Amino acid sequence: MKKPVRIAVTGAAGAISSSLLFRVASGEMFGTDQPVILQLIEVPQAMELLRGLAMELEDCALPLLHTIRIFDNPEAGFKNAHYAILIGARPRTAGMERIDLLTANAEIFERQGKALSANAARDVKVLVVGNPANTNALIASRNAPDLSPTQFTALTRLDHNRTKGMVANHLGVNAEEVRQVIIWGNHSSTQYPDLHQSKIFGEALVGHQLDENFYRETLIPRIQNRGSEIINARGHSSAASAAQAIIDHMRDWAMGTEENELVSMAIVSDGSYGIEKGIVYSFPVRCRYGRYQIVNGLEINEFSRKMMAASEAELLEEKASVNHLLPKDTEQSHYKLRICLRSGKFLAADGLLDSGDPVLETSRLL
Ligand code: NAX
Repeated sequence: MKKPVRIAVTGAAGAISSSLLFRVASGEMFGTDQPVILQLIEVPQAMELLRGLAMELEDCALPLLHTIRIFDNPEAGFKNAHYAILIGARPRTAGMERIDLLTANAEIFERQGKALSANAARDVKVLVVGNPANTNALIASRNAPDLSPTQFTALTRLDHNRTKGMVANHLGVNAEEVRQVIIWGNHSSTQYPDLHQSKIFGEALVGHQLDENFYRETLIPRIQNRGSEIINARGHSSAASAAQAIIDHMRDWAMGTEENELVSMAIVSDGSYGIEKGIVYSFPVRCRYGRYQIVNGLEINEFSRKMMAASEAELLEEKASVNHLLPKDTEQSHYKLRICLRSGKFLAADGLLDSGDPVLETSRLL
């Protein structure tokens, strides 16, 4: 049996987490030979609710569930975490402007970034789910001077999975047959679900099995607005499908993507495809050995370029509105991304470091 890994989850008593935790503790994220320690974090007023959930987890007697600990603060909750899933966020309430939402969340993610930097394992992998996810991830990353920006990601896998599911449903095939879909940009209605690289049974999709007009006029807006469609139907945002996407994102990041497949992850832009550096933007990536790498060299047509730019513009605007909260001393590291990580380590051994560059050490001691 392997050594347990520590998984910290914020917003742990909420709807997404309640769908997620039982599956993580059953081995669906990291495999059925990987014991887990759950470090569950909530706001102080939700601790009783969280205690109830922890009792239910305990009552499942799951063989892989090594320990459950509950916390009312991120500093203690992130201690030695190998994985951090940041779900808790301030929801948008009536009368709240977008800028108020960004600012309220900025405070939460500033504190969590600092707490991760000071307390988590040096190779922690961070996934931000709470909205506005991309910009929250940027704020956390910019406030974590002792971690690499490449350790911070935001969730666009739900949009990726939605795209696959809807195309499969439209064509009457299994979702597994729809390969190489891409979500570019923000987890918002400006996201661009790109099917120009997609294949079905190994054949190109757009203009062949999928009518181009239908794709542009009907399918894209439907995917972009799927979140609202679900809220309207069930009175609450996606929970079980978000949990599935979190599992997929973390599993692929840690254990690698399938052969001949790519996935979408929102990561700090390194300037690939002309996307401005220093924002958290969703790209097509492949993962291996605990690292992700942007899939480069894909052909981008004029339509795609326009759609990608619209989402980039929105993210730049979001960033501008929280710019005063982004510490200056982490700016450089976000503009000079060197390379993907292997378990949180710069690849000194690969000779890719200039002398004097900081090297982050891995600590897997529990
Ligand atoms: P819930 O309202 O059910 O749960 C959120 C939980 O977070 C609450 O229990 C609350 O007490 C806790 N919380 C709030 N602030 C906290 C803090 N500072 N530290 C720790 N815990 C805190 O929401 P749920 O449905 O679980 O959704 C959570 C977030 O995910 C929302 O921001 C939502 O918009 C976002 N989503 C993001 C998605 C994505 O693909 N990126 C998709 C699903 C979802 O819409």
